[in-house]
Amino acid sequence: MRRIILSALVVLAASSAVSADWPMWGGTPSRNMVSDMKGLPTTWDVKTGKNVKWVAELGSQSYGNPTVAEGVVMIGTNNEAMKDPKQPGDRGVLMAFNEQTGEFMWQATFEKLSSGRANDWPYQGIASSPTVVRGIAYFTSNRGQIIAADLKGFHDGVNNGPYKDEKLTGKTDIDIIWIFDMMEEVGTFPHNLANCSPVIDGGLLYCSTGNGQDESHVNIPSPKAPSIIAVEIESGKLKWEDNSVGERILHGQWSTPAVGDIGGVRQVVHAQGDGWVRGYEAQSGKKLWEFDTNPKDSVWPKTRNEVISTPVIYENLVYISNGQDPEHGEGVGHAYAIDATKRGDITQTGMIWHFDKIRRSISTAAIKDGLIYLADFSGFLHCLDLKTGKPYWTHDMFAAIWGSPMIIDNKVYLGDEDGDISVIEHGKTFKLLSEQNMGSSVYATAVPANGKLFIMNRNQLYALQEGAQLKK
Ligand SMILES: [Ca+2]
Ligand SMILES: [Ca+2]
Repeated sequence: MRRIILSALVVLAASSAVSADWPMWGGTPSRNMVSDMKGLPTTWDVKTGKNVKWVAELGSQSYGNPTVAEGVVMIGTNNEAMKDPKQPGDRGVLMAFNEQTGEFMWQATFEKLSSGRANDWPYQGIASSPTVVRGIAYFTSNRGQIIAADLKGFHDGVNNGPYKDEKLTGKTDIDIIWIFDMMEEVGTFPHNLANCSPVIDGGLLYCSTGNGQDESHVNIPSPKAPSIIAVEIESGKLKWEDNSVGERILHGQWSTPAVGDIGGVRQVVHAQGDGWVRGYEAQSGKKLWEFDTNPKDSVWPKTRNEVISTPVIYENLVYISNGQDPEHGEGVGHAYAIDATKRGDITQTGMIWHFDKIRRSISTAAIKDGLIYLADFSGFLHCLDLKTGKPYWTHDMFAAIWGSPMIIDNKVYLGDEDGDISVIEHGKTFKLLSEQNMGSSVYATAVPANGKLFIMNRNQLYALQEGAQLKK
């Protein structure tokens, strides 16, 4: 019953062309990067302030993506824009801003793990996008914890939730509801950074643990720790876990799960550290299928890839691209459409199409009207036929792409490492509508919410709105 109500709400939100939040990475649990919001700017100028409603200063490196819910914008960054002298030094930071004004509301800061860069890379901050459900934000800290936090923080003067041990309870401090420490509770050893953007469905939160190799890039310190866990959102208690990967982790595990109905079964889909994608019955955790995204003769790290992008669930199929840590540079990649109604090892039986012209990719797909957009780390945006995987066009951005294409109304927005945002007409024929520079590298995805477009570069968050003028 609850699921039916939630689905109805999602339909309502999707049909609301102006006032719709963006309460999680991908907007909905299926993670398709699409919105039918109308009236968002297609041109703006961060130098003159044209169509800029507000701008907020972030830390020096920001790898999260904005989440917008219930009047609050949240974003992961580091502590180089220190807001509180009582919380100094290198930390992972989640900042919350007032959606209308950009006013800083509260922050969560987490000291770096004492084990250092093997688990918690210096200055990378928080790279998880929170998921918001009924006034609570759920995200992953740089310390490998899943945190549930009151969206109002201590702004409301109330210490909410069973967790009451907050040391700082000022107006700009985080109000924690519960903490699930993945390193303590399930023994995970995150490689470089735990980054998962959790997804919530039917009272359960699904999260990738980030379990991986140690700094030797040979040893796996916790081969028995799960790749994915399900936690009850009310209690913060573990519901199920799965470790199908074991000793076969190629590197780390940085993909984030998706949830959707596939062939009448509610599934959670997760890409894991051996380069395989797996589907589970969402409530029980029963493994239903698995798919290898690498050719059998491929060799790590030259031709064999991990999966960092997020799977997208669309009309019973799963769409996914593989790739590698940006530190590894460019290389060959693969993208697939997978029939996730099949069971068992579906690498052959479930393959609808395979696109091997894509390069290594860490971007997530955007799908609309029988077209799929896929971006890669070599700087190409590919537009393919959704049914066949045959390309209609390819656009060269001339810089690495970290974020994902976002379809808003009938435009595709995409940023690159040079800080350029391209706005492209949605369709089988390529047409560039505009291009503008954000002043520094864009690692994130453009996010539509409530008539505004949120775009971050590595150290600033811009709220863009048609007709707005930022005073300079
Ligand atoms: Ca509170
Ligand atoms: Ca609390």
